[in-house]
Amino acid sequence: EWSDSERSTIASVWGKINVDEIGPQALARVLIVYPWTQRYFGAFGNLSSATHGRTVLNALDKAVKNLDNIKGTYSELSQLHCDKLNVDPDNFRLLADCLTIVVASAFGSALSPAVQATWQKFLSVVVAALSSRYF
Ligand code: HNI
Repeated sequence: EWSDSERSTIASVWGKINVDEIGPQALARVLIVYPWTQRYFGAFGNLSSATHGRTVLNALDKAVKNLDNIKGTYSELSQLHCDKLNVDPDNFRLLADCLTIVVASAFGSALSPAVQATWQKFLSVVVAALSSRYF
């Protein structure tokens, strides 16, 4: 499924991401641009969303390390977001897009069109895996 060059591109982008900065920034952007997502983060929205931004990015590490089984890797996490957290799965794509925007701003020209295409392909597989237990 993944070519060698895609594998090395994903690993290299991931290696340059500062989880503590990019995670909270990406989630903050989702909450501002799509305010209905604030409902998932309750009264302490800002606090718990910054934490969740970090949690999400830390969870991405598992996908990077299991490129050949992202769906299996996120099976339980998908079920949790569906059954317990009741997160509408459309929000996964919104977060993935905001993450790409934040990564693009942080990386500048280091995110070439080819690198960005591979990164977005990776995120679309993540989004599909997180949505997989909803049906
Ligand atoms: Ni998400 C909890 C991973 C997108 C709302 N989420 C988690 C946990 C992980 C996680 C890991 C902690 C699970 C546990 O406690 O066992 N979430 C991810 C990933 C993505 C994602 C990898 C997308 C790439 N989550 C989203 C989105 C929303 C969301 C888009 C809502 C808009 N998640 C939550 C909420 C919780 C949560 C709410 C529980 C509170 C918290 O912050 O842990």
